[in-house]
Amino acid sequence: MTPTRGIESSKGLWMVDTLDVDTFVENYLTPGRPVLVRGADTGWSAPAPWSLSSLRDRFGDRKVPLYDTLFQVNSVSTFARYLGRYTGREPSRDVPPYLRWFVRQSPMELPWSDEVFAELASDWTAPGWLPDTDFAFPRRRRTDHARDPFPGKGLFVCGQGGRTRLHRDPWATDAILLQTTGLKRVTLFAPEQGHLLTNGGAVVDLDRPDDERFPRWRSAEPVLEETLHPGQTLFIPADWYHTAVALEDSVSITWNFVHRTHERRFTEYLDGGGAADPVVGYFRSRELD
Ligand SMILES: O=C(O)CCC(=O)C(=O)O
Ligand SMILES: [Fe+2]
Repeated sequence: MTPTRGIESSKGLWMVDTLDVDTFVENYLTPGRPVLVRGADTGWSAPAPWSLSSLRDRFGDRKVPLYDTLFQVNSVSTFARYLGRYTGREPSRDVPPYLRWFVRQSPMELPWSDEVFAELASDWTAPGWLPDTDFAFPRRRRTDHARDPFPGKGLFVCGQGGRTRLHRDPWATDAILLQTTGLKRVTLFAPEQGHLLTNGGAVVDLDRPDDERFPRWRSAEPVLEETLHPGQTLFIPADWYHTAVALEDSVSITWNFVHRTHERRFTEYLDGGGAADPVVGYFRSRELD
C-alpha cells in the first residue's frame, strides 16, 4: 500500500487547515468525502491535550470496559488500573486492550461514560464547522455535541500500540474523530475498495491479513493515511473503511450521526432492517419530536 498525501479531490482537499459549516456540508458531508482538519482554527476549545494524569485524577476510580481491537468487550477494569498497566510503557509490539468508553446506547449493564462526558462538557466544544442543527439521527433540531448523547459517542483511550482494526461504522452514520491527546495514525479506504478488502461480511484485518481469505487486499489503495495530532479532527463518511493505531498513549473523542442531508439514506437503512438494531431503537425511543 502506498500512502497518498494531500490528495485533491474534485471539490476540495482531503486535508485542510480551516473549514466552515457551508464548505463542510457542500464539499464533504453531502458527497461523502473524508477530511482531516488540522489547523488551529478547528473551532474547538478543548485545552488540548488532556493529560492522562489529569484525567486519572478526575476519573481514576471509575469502572471502564476494555475491548478487543474492534467492538467486543473482554473485561471491566478501573480507569486508574488501565492507565497504570497500559500507558507510559516503552514502545512495544504488544497490542493493549482498548478502552472505549461509550455513552449509554442500550439498556445493557456496562460502565457507560455519560457522567464523565457531563463532567468534561465545559472543557471542549465540537469543531465550529460541524452543523448544530437538522440532525436526523439522533433527531434533534439543535444540537450541543459536547453535551448531547450520540450513538457511538465515546472517549477512546488506549496505550501506545492500541488499535481499531479495519471496519465500516454501523447505522449508516457519518462519524467525527477528534484527537485530544497523543498521536494516532489513521487510514481510510473508499467504499469502492470494498471488494478488495472484504469477503462476504468479513473485513480483512490489515494487522494480520489472511491472504487466502482476502487474496486481493494488497491492491487496495488508501485515500488517506495520516497522523492525527492533538487538536486535529477527522470526518469519516458513512461506508468508508477505516483503521487506527495509537503511535503514543492516546485519547480521542468520537461520535456518529446522520444529518438531514442524508436522511433518505438513513430511511433506506431503517427499512432494510436497521430499525431492528438495538442502538438505533434505543436512540429513536428517546427522540422528542
Ligand atoms: O480511533 C480509533 O481507534 C477508531 C475510530 C473510529 O473507528 C471511529 O471514530 O469511527
Ligand atoms: Fe469507526
